[in-house]
Amino acid sequence: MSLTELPELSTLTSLKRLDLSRNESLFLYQQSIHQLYGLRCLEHIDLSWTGLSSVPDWLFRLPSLEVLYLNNNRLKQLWTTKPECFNLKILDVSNNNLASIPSDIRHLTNLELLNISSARLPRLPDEIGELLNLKILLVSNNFLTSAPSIRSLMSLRWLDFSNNRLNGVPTMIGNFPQLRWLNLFDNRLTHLTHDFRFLTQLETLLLKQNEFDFASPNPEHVDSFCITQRLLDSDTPQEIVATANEWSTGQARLNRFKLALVGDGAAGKTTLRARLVNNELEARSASDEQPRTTWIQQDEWHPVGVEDWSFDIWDFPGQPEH
Ligand SMILES: Nc1nc2c(ncn2[C@@H]2O[C@H](COP(=O)(O)OP(=O)(O)OP(=O)(O)O)[C@@H](O)[C@H]2O)c(=O)[nH]1
Ligand SMILES: [Mg+2]
Repeated sequence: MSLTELPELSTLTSLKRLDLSRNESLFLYQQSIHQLYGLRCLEHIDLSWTGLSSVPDWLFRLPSLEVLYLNNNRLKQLWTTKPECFNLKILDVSNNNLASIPSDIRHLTNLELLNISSARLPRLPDEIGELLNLKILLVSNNFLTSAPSIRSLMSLRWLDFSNNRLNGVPTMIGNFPQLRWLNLFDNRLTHLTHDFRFLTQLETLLLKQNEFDFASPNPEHVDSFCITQRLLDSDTPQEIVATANEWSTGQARLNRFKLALVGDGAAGKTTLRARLVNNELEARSASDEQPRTTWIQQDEWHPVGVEDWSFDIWDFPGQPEH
């Protein structure tokens, strides 16, 4: 069936469930859905795929409304005054042209599922973090460079940040011990955080298409670590959680070290570096003109016979004037 105009519904004042989805031309020309105004008992409304480009505010004040699907339309904004559908549990506004998500979304405190995927949004309001009953938060396919502050959402079970531009994992990710499904696919992550160790219930963890630096798996950030290519390919969240645990307790097997050569001038630091890196063993007499080190010289040393190990050598100047 493909409706092009609304049937007469205004007499159905006790109607609880209304599904007008997939009538793609329904609101293309006639945007007004004012006829539905009298249906005060609606609990479940599906207006997805109907060509809708605006929603009247009264819809967000229906006292019994629990489920509202507005996805795959042409909406540019949601409500203009404070939403008061306090019983709303499911809100899907994905695949629209929304300019932003209003911060007063925080009033919808009973929301359990919020889908804001594919909205081309560069940021989300931190007030999403006040929706303490959220179990499912889907914000994939946006332009997010950072996650909103969601650290208080202890009930989260599904979290989808895939296809965004996140530079770091959401802060305090370890606060979601119930999390079963975490999708961070296709972002700009360079490392993970130790608090992954608390995600013991994870069944699915998607991390591919990020910017992990496997060549130098020891990020500068405290409480961070890089997973290996093998772990990434394994798609086993338990292993990654276990690795996070090893890192946090200092049990992770390190294979990259920093070696700082410090001491008095002419003590032999640069000579030692040359010996290690280039295997130079030439004896020099004290009268040889050996250039003094005037600024930190860095080198990499890969000891023979110890596979995978490498040392970053920092050769410091020892002369007092430097
Ligand atoms: N006899 C002897 N001479 C050494 C030894 N190690 C280094 N030297 C000599 O000591 C001089 C200074 O050595 P460097 O390695 O340049 O000293 P450095 O600690 O790097 O000095 P700065 O760069 O000025 O801080 C050079 O002429 C070396 O050849 C050693 O084990 N025995
Ligand atoms: Mg030197």
